[in-house]
Formats: sequence, C-alpha cells, structure tokens
Amino acid sequence: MYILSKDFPDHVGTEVTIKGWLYNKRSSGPIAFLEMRDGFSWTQAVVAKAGVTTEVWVDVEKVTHESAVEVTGTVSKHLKKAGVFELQVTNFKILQLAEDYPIALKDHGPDFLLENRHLWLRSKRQWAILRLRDAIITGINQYLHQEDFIKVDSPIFTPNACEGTSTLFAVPYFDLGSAYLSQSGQLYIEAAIASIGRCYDFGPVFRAEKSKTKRHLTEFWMMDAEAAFFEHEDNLRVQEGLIRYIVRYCLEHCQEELAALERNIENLKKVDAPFTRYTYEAAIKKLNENGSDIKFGEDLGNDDEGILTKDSDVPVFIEKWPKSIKPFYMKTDPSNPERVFNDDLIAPENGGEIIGGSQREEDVNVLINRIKAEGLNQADYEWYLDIRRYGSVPHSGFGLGLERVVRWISGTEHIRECIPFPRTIGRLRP
Ligand code: AMO
Repeated sequence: MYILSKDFPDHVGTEVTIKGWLYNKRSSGPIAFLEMRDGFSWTQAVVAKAGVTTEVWVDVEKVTHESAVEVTGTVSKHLKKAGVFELQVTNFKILQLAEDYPIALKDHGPDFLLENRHLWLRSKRQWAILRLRDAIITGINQYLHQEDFIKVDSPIFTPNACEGTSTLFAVPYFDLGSAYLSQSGQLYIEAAIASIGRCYDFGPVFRAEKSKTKRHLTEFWMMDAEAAFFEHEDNLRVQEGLIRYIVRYCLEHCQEELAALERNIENLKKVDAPFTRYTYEAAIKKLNENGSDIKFGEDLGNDDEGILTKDSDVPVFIEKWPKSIKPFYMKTDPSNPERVFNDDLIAPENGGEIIGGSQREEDVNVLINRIKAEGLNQADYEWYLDIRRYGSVPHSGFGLGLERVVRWISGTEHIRECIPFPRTIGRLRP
C-alpha cells in the first residue's frame, strides 16, 4: 500500500510503500541505512542484504544522492526515539538514478546555494522554512476570519504610489504610459471596507529599495488588513492578537520544523499579550540614554531596534511618529498635530520590524493638503479621495511583511531564505 511518511503511526507492523528521494546513504557491511524524504518527513529505511534479493541489493549499492526511489518495507518504531519511525526494507526500486548532485552534505557558500536555489530547497532547513511559512499563512487566514475580516485581492499593476515614489518599479503599459508594481494594496482595501466592513489582501508587493540588508527583498509578500470604524487602539489590538495567534499556531503545528531549525521555542512560548509599547518620543529618549546617537525625526536603525527589544520577551510597538517622516494617508493626532496615529511593530530576538500600520486620515481636505505637501499628483489620487467624499468613516489598518515574520519565527539570519525564490538587488535567478 502506497502511503505518505506522515501516516506511519497508523501503520506500525504493516508493509507499506513510500515514494520520494534518497537524501543520504550509509552502509555497514551487509546493512545499508537509507535516509529518505518524501516531502512529509525524513525516514530511515534499513536494508539487510540477507532480507532482499540480489537485484535489490545491487540497486541499493548503486543508488546516488537525490535519486527518485520507491521503498517497500515494514513500519517499525525507533527503538530509542519516541515519535520516530523506520522502515525495515523488503523491496527497493530506483525510479530515476540521479546524476552527480551538486549540493553535497557539507557547507557551501551562500552564492553557490542561491544559484542552486531550485535544488537547495530540498535540504532539511529549507524544507522546514517552507512548511513554517505555510503555517504562518494559514494562521493569518484563520485569525483574520475569526475577527470577521474577509480576503479581497488588490491589483499588482497600479497607476500611482502608495509608499513613496522613490521605490517604484515602472513597467511599460500599452498606450497608457507606465504602470507601477504595487508597493502595498492598502489604498485599494481602504476602498473595499466601505463595501464589506473589514478585509485583507495577501500577495506579492515590490519595492525598488537599494538596501542590501538581511531584511530587505525587492519582491516580498505583504498582508494588508483594513477595518472600518477601527481607531488606533483597535488597530493595535488586532495586530497583537494576530501575532500571538500566529506564534501559537506554529508552536502547535510545526514541532518537527522548529526542531529541524533548532529554534529556541521557549522564547516563542513567551510571546503573549500585552506587547511592550513606546511612543516614538519615549523610544528616542530611551535610545539616547542607551548610547544611540539617533536624532528626533530619524527612522530607527537595526541597532536601535535591538536596544528597544533587548529587555522584552514580547514584540514592541513604537507608536505616534512624527508626521514629517510618515506617508500622507496617516491620521494626524488631534492632541499633537505634529504626530500621526501609527505604529511599527518590532519583533524580539533581533526580528526587526514585522508590521507597519496606522489609523487613516478620513478628512478629505486634510488628505488633499498632505498629498500636495508630499509633491504627489492629486489627480492620481482622486479615486482614493472619493472614499472620503462619500461616507467617510474612521478606519485603520496595517501591513505585515510575511518574510520578516518567517525570518523571526524560524530564527533565520537572512531574509533570502524565507521566500522560495528570493529577489534582491543583485539576484533575479533562478
Ligand atoms: P510598510 O512600508 O511599513 O507599510 O510595510 C509593511 C511591512 O512590510 C515589510 N517590508 C518588507 N519586507 C521585506 N523587504 C522589504 N523591502 C520590506 N519593506 C517592508 C515590513 C513592514 O513592516 N501600506 C503600509 C501598511 C499599512 O499601513 O497598512 C506599508 O506598506 O514587515
């Protein structure tokens, strides 16, 4: 019977067949240990020369790394490791004998691995990251639906900027001039909440950012959420609930993956509400007291984020930033017109900024002035201003960078491992 390795616990003592790839092989005289993977887990298949035909043993001896194989055997429990199963092999077939595999089971430099990303994805760490990424996506979808948000897709070709004009990718667009690849679907889901109340989008966004850091991609996946009749505090509450839910979901569903990643799950278990909070002003004060030379009105650097999260087991909100360094759509704080009702959420353990959000300006005239002040072309935003002309309501939302969250929860140093096929300034292949 053909089964997936994840179903071994239901088949102890029975003969089953699994299909997959040979990850590693060790032999000790008349016994061979085949480490196999079928996409669902890693399995050790034990072949005794005496227990198989001569033809099968010849195949076992000649099989190469990453060959596609079919293995039949009896499922047994590992003698020492609970929850681990082995196959006592009765039959073995090579489905395709792999050529010399370029990735050996030793360290390669990052450039070589990135050139071979299509093959590198098969390694255990990358397998774990792909699965964890999927669990994070599932957790996000579940939480938002529980909170009555529904998914509304926003376009990728857009006529205007959402997050500043300096990071736009332009694409020739027939007779209409240039289209720009979306930097965030926010403006579109702001329109949609007037139809359905609460919604989110989830898709690739693009930023022509020249940053060569461990946290920046030129193409990344963003989940933008937006809710009508949500003010600043409601916005922070949902962000906190979402992150808490995602972490718990991963702890529950990704035990094998987190173990493969050697992630310290005790730290993840501490992620609970309430999250730490600083106003931007208090954050600058704390940073200056702790040796940072950041000045009021500047964005936080990596080291600054490190200082602010150092003593916190939970993520840290930095709220109410100076209006002068934030986009036109953020709502001005009436008690301090130089500030806006926004937040950045910084993950602990060097996770960096994982969310940016704000209450949105709902007054059409204030918004027009902000658009002009930023040197944007008002005509491009007339459709967006209509949202304020016809039934404007207080509303808020936020954007979560998926790869930043994957990076933090997986404990991965570089964001390029957190997306299947990374795009950075210097990399477009494979
Ligand atoms: P912001 O520009 O802060 O906000 O982006 C939201 C989140 O996206 C992630 N992020 C990135 N991830 C990888 N590579 C990049 N180059 C990159 N840039 C940003 C971060 C960040 O917190 N429209 C607003 C959101 C909103 O207010 O709804 C926006 O785009 O995790």
